[in-house]
Amino acid sequence: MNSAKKPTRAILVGYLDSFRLEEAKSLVESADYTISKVYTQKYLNHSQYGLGSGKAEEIKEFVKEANETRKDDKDRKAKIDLIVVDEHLTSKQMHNVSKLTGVRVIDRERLILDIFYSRATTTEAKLQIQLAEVQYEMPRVRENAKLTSGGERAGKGGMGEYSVDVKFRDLKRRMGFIKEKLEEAKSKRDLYHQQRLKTRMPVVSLVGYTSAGKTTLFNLLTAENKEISASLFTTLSTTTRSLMIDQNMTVLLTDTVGFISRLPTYMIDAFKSTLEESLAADLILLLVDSSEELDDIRIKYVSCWDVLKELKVDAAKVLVLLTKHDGADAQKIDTIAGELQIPNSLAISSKSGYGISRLKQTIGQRIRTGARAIAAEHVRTG
Ligand SMILES: Nc1nc2c(ncn2[C@@H]2O[C@H](COP(=O)(O)OP(=O)(O)OP(=O)(O)O)[C@@H](O)[C@H]2O)c(=O)[nH]1
Ligand SMILES: [Mg+2]
Repeated sequence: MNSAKKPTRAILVGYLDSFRLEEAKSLVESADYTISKVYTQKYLNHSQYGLGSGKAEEIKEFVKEANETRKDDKDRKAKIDLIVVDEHLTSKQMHNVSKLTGVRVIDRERLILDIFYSRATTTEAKLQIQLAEVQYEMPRVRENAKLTSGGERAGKGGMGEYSVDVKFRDLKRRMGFIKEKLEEAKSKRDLYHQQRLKTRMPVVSLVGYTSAGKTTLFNLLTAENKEISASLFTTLSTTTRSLMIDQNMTVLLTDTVGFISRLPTYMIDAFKSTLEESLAADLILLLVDSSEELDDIRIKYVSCWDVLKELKVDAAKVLVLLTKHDGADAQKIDTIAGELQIPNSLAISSKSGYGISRLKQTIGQRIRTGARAIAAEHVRTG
């Protein structure tokens, strides 16, 4: 990505809507890009540039001023390297903005892929991102060819119909290869899963919006030291550790990748195998950051359920944890539970330890009740 030491300076073009804008800023910062300037738009679906043409011209002037008129080295540090548009753009729109401004342009999906790339540590996470990337590229191959062929030499330019087919086939082959590798990784995991089942240890998983505090809770409960940060998508792979609930019960606790709103289906698909494993748990703890504004909490909560529903999770297995209680008063916790119509939530804080022993008790109760329900079902059906 950015091999030079100089930070990548980016212009962010986001929505006027404050939730979307703040999230887009966090995403840009999580990719380690420095935001030089922010432009907002009510809509980002204009056909030529995504953003409106007036705004595009404004950005062009800003970039020109920043990149061309300052020649000395010191000022060159202010050079704009990138424009990030917080929406899905077509290749044509990206090409148009880039041609107009002379700067590389990426959209929201590419930005999320960039963050994933810079964070992925395990082979499986890397494969999942490669799969998402191939799926991102595929629909763009033909479009890209059309866009560049105008300026390229015909025939040898590699952009004719023939080479588009070659590139397409290449991506398809790559996708097959990545899927195969992912299957291998999955079957290895399945094996672990079978072994776990043999031990009959119940599995409890932590899910929630990115930065909700999953890993912080995981670390607290299992005395682990996994990376936590205010950046988005700190965790990309799954970790499982045992957790003693009481003298009669030990469970396996799983921490995994977080969710985000407006995530295209192919990206959820790419992480499906990891998520599915977590979601096959006996109990799913859905973390909600209660220290945020109510409107933001609502948007994130709804997005989490969108993903959970997409992955066909049984709602009865979900227990909502209103976390970061240290940053919210009791009244706020009641308001959140009421507004979001969450019947049995628990308020906790991984920072202060509030509600943690009650959480453990509740996990124990829920697992035991679940096991009894399954046993009763067996009696009825069998
Ligand atoms: N005040 C407060 N901050 C918390 C609490 N739990 C987590 N945090 C902070 O929230 C931020 C995100 O925490 P993480 O544990 O990395 O969140 P995550 O859900 O694992 O995030 P991803 O891995 O990015 O999906 C960090 O800055 C934590 O210090 C809490 O109970 N109280
Ligand atoms: Mg995490």
